[in-house]
Amino acid sequence: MRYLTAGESHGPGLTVILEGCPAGLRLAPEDLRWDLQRRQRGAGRGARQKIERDEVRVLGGLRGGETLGSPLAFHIPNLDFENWAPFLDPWEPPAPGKEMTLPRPGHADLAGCLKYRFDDARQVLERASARETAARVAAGAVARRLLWECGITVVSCVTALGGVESPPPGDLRGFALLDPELPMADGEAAERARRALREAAKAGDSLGGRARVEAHGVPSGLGSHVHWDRRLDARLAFHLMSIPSVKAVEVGEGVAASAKRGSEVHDPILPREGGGFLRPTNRAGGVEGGITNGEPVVASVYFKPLATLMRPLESVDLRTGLPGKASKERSDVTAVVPGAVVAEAAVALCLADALLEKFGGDSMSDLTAAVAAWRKSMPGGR
Ligand code: EPS
Repeated sequence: MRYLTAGESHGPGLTVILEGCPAGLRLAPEDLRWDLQRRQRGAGRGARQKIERDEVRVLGGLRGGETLGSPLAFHIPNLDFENWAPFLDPWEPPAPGKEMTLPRPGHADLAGCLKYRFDDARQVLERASARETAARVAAGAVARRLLWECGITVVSCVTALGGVESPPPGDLRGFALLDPELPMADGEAAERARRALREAAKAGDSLGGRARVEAHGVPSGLGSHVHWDRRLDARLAFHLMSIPSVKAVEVGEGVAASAKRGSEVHDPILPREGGGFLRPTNRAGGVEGGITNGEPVVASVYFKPLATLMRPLESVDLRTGLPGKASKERSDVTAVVPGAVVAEAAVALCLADALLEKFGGDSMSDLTAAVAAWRKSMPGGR
């Protein structure tokens, strides 16, 4: 299962094509709407989200709420385009007034202008904007439904924001208990994080943080050790690292495990009552040797503080070469809360692809039958 997205932040809209989804997957508008609305909400979100509705127009691949097996094509109109039409017209030269010649440190502005030989960073930022993640979340919502039909659920929470830590709840599947506006399991930490957000906003600054994604019910056997690009942890890292603002990814205990001894890290293997294997801990995050072992797949993503600062850093004008303060664009204070939703989509798309790679299935009935037969064949029927 693969997907392509297109569209710029202030252009007519975002388009996503998802190819490889089996026929017979039932989809309803709320399946897409739920994730897209979650992505728009969240502490630290900026003014843009008050303009957008992020509704999906289906352009292909679906009939009567059921996939046809052909590519799914979605379009998400940018309501803000009506304010930007003169500057983002596909045919007419852009009206003056929205050039960005003082690149923002940390964004794609300077590197993108060097690469594509632009002297206006707007040519870069329109596509580099995290706005594109709306398209990825729409595709991820389909992957989530496919996984759900195979007994797999994907959930997330925020485990750090602006340096305030909040350990995940015991079982993240109760995530609905968390406040969707700031899904941190520790209420006191959430209050401190909200205070940190207010202080950062007042100071014209931005915050980063960390989100944790868990996929429960993942069958063993996804991914493989036989070749570098089949290792599932490598593929998870690729999908997650490609989210704007993500600067680090870990699977399982990841970074913390690197400072411990093996005897404190590796998950013992015990006999399970009724057959199969019991893993008293899951520090590996459900992946060993690049292959899922039947435990929950756990990944964490680290978001840098957003690059757009209302009290900007030093920059250099691309046209005059003169020093100056970096340009300012409307922005959020942090990307972590919507980022957690985007990370769920990335994990869902990665796992759906690995699931189809192993079990195939032109139709959902073939896929679910193959997954059920596999689970039944595993020791302990898991
Ligand atoms: C975003 C849309 C963008 C930004 C933000 C996320 O819209 P606009 O640029 O019109 O405000 O608000 O993107 C960034 C902060 C960034 O640095 O790319 C969205 O829809 O998620």
